[in-house]
Amino acid sequence: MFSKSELHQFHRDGIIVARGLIRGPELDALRAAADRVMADGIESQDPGQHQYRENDDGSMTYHRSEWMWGRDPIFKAVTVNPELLTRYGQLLGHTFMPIMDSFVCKIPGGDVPVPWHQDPPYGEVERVETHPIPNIDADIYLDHSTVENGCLWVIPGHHLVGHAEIDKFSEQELFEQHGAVPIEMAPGDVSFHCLSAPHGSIGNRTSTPRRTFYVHYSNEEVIDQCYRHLSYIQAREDAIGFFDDRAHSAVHDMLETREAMGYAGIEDSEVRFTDDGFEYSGDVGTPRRHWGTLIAQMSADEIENKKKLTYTSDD
Ligand SMILES: O=C(O)CCC(=O)C(=O)O
Repeated sequence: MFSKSELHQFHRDGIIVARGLIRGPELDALRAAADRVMADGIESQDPGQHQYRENDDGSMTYHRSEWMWGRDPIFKAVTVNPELLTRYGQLLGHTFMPIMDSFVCKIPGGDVPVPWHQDPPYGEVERVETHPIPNIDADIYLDHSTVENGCLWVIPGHHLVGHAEIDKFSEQELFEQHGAVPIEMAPGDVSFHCLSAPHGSIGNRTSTPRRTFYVHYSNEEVIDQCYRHLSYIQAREDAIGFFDDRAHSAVHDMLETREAMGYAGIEDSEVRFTDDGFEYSGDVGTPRRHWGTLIAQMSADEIENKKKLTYTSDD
């Protein structure tokens, strides 16, 4: 469980880390499945199945896969891990469903960076305000993720101002001059990052992999008002549904998969699966539409300077 002060830190900074959330046989199974997906990505060289960077010599470097829920049951089981859902529900303050899953796989020596960005829809210049309901990715780490092997870097405190002008700066400037911090992680640690938080990472030039299983859970209103115009979201919804009967069946399948694999379910947790999705029912949570409240407390100067990445605590 997050404490009240940890929730405060998350909503202030736009990122928080929960250490050792995925453990034991569950973590072992997740890492073994990640090994299989990575081996297939490297060996198959199939752009229909995985994502590659095309190199100058025509070779392709594997760096990412989507649709992990269909690749191995453990990805479904982990998505409904009760501790993960509890933490997520505490941060959100609203009901939520799993929407997207991705696997960022920085293979040894692959050296594929992730340029600085805000996740969709906040890369769009027109997205001038952050939605009042929190919007968060859960990042489940499978390996040690360090400054050396390309850990995630985040510029804290900039997730409540909508689109930020990060494209006005070079990658080096963003790493060095705007308060960016490295988020170093260990296997089984989970970070929760706001989709609107500016973040990026360098490539992996070391001899060990750096892999992350990303799950974007979301509240329905956020999907309706921020995502419906995006073609990759429409494709996902066509395939699996988001809040309809199909999506509910998919979540029941995840819960049953988890039980069949012998891992603890949500029965003894403070998370319930309701008609509107997962809901955290404990005492230490986030008030409804909390980001709307926080945004209303910011001065126009603070918002403007954060958008331009020129904010100092005097603003
Ligand atoms: O894992 C990383 O280094 C960054 C991944 C990311 O930000 C993304 O996939 O949007």
